[in-house]
Amino acid sequence: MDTKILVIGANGQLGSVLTSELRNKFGDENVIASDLKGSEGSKGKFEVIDATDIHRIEEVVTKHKITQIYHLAAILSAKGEETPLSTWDINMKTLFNVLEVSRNNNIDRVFFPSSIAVFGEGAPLNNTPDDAYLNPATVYGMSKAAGENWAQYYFLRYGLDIRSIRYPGVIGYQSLPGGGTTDYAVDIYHKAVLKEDFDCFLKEDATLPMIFMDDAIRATIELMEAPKENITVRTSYNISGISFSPSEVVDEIRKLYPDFKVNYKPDFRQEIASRWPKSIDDAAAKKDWGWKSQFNLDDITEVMIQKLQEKYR
Ligand code: AKB
Repeated sequence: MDTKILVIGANGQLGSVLTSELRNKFGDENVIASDLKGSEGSKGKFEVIDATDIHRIEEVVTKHKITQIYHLAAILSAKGEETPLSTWDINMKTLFNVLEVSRNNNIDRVFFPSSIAVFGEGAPLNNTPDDAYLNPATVYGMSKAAGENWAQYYFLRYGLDIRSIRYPGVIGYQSLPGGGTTDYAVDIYHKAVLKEDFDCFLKEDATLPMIFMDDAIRATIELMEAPKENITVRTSYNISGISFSPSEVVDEIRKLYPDFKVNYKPDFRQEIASRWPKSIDDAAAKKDWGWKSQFNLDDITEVMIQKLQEKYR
């Protein structure tokens, strides 16, 4: 049977780039993008889906004879703290809907993104291992930790081939993040290129795990293409890219923009960041599906600045 992919949350930071990469790989006609509303300038097949509506997901799955679902819609860590109960409802309801539609329609493969937000007090801060204690302190992190267990449950109980990655902060020039604690690491490049001052909501030494968009997309596709028998982790895989603090990225940017000015104004997001790992051990991803990141901070800064200079020219 031909692969027919549905991306839920296709307008988001990761979703927009992943959708175009999947279209390059599988052909425009085989990848259906979906989100709460259409995005301007998006080409290719698109369906409006509110993923809290199970009937609408099922309708689109049936209409397009979908065989794989990437479920990327979620409210992120910082935004989620504004409305904790509805964040829980939305993140869990949309996941349950995808799990049930997948089980009832014999979907071959499902992707569910988790996050470093699943970790908290009790997990080692450096080189946090795959099987570290999960003690999230945000609603987003709680929904991802619960989601990982539900993913494994659907695999064990129903044989659903659902796969997952715990993303670090994702840095890309193509799209803007929305509502995360790691968002500063994208915004800072935009401000530098626009020659504006940057107000940083984290402390200058708040080191967090990050990953370049190209690496994040490649990891996702490599995991989804790995032979089923290689997948030994059915909760979620740690993946590591690089780790840096705001002051380290500022130093890199100042090599090109020596006058770049940053004001540190830590807010509640610093509290969230302080409980997250500083670096990640991704031993299982390396062993099971050969994961290896390619971009360090130098590479990321070079590409981000070059692409954003083109964008704002
Ligand atoms: C966030 O900051 O909430 C996300 C994440 C690390 O999952 N970027």
